[in-house]
Amino acid sequence: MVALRACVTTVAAAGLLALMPGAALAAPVALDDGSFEYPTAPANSFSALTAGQSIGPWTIDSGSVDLIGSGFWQAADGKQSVDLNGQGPGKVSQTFTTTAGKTYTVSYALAGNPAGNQGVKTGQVLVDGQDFQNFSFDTTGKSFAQMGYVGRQVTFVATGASTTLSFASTTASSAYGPVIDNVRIGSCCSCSSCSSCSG
Ligand SMILES: [Ca+2]
Repeated sequence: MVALRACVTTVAAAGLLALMPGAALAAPVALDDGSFEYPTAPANSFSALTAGQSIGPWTIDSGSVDLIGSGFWQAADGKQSVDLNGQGPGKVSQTFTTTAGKTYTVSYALAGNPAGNQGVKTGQVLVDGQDFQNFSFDTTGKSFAQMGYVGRQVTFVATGASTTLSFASTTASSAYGPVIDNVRIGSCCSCSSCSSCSG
């Protein structure tokens, strides 16, 4: 339980820092809105977004993505999720505060757009632009009501005071890409207890 106690201490310290007047808050203390719930996309529809646009704290770096609204298809968490293919493959990124040398575990929910071209959807998790994980999801037999989300995780060691986390589709020439939701980051826990300390 040593790791858990250290984790709680870290969270308490971060909370204290946030309350200090004048504390520099150049970047979020932790990953913000990993569930893609803000802004609200049209219910039973989606927002088509292209490079340069944003989803709350996330930036679309390249290509295009769809922010899927409530009721369009099943979300893994909350009501909204992201199809990493809009008209074609896209990439979303968020930069957040880290401590150099500290190990972070990213967990996320993965599925795929089952509407057309059912089959294997592929993508990458990038940390500061480097490919840290290739992922794939087979949408065969899946539906809007049964997306079949699976949990994935990837671990990295921060190299600086901020880190950029990206999710990119590598599913070419398709409007039906990999779907992500419920991105969480734990800074010191094993993933089984991430929910106790991640933002
Ligand atoms: Ca969500």
